[in-house]
Amino acid sequence: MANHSACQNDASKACGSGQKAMEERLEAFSLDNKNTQETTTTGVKVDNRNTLKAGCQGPSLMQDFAFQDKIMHFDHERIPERVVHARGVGAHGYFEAYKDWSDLTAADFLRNPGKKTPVFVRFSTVLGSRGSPDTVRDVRGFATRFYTDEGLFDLVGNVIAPFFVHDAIKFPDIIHSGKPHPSTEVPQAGTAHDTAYDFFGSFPETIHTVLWALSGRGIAKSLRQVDGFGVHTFRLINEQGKSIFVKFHWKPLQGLSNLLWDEAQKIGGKNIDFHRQDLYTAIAKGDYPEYELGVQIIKEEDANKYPYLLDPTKLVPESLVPVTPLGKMTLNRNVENFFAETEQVAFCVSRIVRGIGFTNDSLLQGRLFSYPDTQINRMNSVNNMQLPINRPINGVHNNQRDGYMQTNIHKGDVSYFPNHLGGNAPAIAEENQGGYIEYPEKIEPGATKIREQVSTVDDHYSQAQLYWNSLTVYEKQQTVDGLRFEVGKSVDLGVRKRMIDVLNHVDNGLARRVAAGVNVPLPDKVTDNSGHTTVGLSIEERPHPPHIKTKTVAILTAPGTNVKDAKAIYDFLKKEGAYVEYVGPALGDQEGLEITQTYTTTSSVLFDAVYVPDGSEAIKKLTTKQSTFPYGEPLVFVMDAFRHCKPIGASGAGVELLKLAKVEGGEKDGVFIGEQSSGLLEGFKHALIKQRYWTRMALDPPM
Ligand code: HDE
Repeated sequence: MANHSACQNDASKACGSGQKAMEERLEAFSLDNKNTQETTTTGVKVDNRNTLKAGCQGPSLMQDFAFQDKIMHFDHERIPERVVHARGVGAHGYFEAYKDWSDLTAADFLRNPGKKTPVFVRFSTVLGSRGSPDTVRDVRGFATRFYTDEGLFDLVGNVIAPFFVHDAIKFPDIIHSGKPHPSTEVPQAGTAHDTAYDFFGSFPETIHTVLWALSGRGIAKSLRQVDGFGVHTFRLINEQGKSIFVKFHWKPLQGLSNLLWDEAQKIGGKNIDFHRQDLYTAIAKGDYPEYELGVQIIKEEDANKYPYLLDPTKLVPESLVPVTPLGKMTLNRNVENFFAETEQVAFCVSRIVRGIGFTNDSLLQGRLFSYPDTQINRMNSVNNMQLPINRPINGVHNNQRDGYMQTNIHKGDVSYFPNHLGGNAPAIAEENQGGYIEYPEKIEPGATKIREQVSTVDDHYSQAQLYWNSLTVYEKQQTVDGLRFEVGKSVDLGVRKRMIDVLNHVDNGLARRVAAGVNVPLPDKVTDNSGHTTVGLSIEERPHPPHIKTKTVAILTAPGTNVKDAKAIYDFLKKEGAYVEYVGPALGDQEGLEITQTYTTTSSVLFDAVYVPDGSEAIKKLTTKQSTFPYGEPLVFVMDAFRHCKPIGASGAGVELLKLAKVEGGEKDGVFIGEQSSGLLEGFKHALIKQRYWTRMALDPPM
């Protein structure tokens, strides 16, 4: 039986702190059926293989408590999915500060280098429902909970730096426009439809974020390779009460990457759990993803240099304010139970710890209300914070009582303050006694209550230009292709025209390129592009780590493959930390090679690179149309890898397959050809580090 008592109320007393304590606490709630007998929820042992009936074929009896117990629980197994961010994946880990940041903040988890603060992270897509594919084009959530010794800090961010709208009151509008049409519930999990572009085209403050989502940022390749952003400006407050403004950033130490749209769509069909599996696999194999937490620091006295500081549709360019790394998060443990942990975790922007504070960003202010509110809808109780995944690690003491599913048994008759009967416990925590520090921010003198937006929001286009200008030519092409797809899915000509008009205010070239693909007249120039650029926005320009750990490689084989040649490349890549698989016509042993994927179970979109070893008999089988490969699957495998700019290699007779798949180019184009695989090892490794050979991508002719 699980021991629920140890950490129920005062976890700090019972369990200490740190990741081990967090694990022990969750473990205390875990249940294992090993070596037990079936019971009802009341603990009565039962045989519930058959319902209780009056005779074998007779009517079922109302008194069958075992049946009722089982079915009733089943009937209630689902809770409402999140209204946004329903699809997600979670992992546990820890955070460690690089040094003592007491000069910036009073937050304990940032002041103790070497101290491991447990974290739980949930990545999510926004629009799709719980069972939607991972690789849809969407903004992705990057929500992190720090279980600090001073309470929970939830940094509920996104993988995209700005947000579509600046005022929380517009959130239902933008989400309704992006969700499936209410009439048909079509399309699922994406913005490629009329209502979304009707909203974007009618509300141009969205355009900056739309461009991020339509670039590679909207189709992450791996959740281990995404940036995270707090989006809003927050405050840090130190023990002396001094405050600075900060923007939070997560930067993955695995580098950045994105899918191509064609690839993303194909993966959506081949493996809808692509991102989940990628994260689970890396953690299970001990290749722990790491993300650096950093802040852009803006001194209070410098705030007026950035008039858009509290406008979340804008970012603070890193060329003006670089990111200061504060510490590192490592994700090192998969969840034990998806529902109990990933589904029931209740992130709230309002969960904040001393040393961190909010600002007057009206999007942030609105979120402070929305999250606790929606959690009560999902979990049906204000006591959702008593769930194991939601409990703070340092214990909870207050006079809150009762409510649905109360699991604490509070002692005594005193549930008010002040009280003499209970010795005035729990005592008030003043700011200088570890209490939360309220920053005494000055209010604008003479301010009046008003429903109006601040003027910086009116500038919809300069940061959209900054983003567009900071992309490489290949990233621009991907964005144009994305827009042609999405705007092209809008049936209404007016919607398409308004969207082209918005794009034209960003950049005439961009608008004309998209217009040409969606049957809208090419617009004349209405505005000059400032030409400004900044750093840190391009995915392509972000350096890659100098190793190939976790890179996935398919080795294409058939009976007759030169085993020595295949093993040489397989063993080398595996030793370097890549995840390598032999693909063959059938699973299992094939002349000494262990085939783990077939040409039916997998496809090149699920790999980072493809290699075809020597073996003329095998190549004949792979390239001849026959009952095993009626649609030329091995050739399509290689053609797709070529189209998606991935490294391709072949040795000996394997080169013939590349020729038939019309793979052209040499090493500078990511195509590695030789007599034996052993001569290509280092080159292929470096190609995998580089990831993509964008020069293979077809660019628009000048227009
Ligand atoms: Fe959220 N958002 N949001 N959001 N959001 C939710 O809370 C909301 C916004 C983000 O993995 C909901 O528990 C409003 C920005 C993430 O569990 C809900 C506004 C950012 C997650 C909600 C925003 C986010 C959510 C739905 C406009 C990036 C998933 C379920 C003011 C900084 C957390 C839930 C998880 C989830 C409301 C805008 C990120 C309805 C009203 C900006 C990562 O409360």
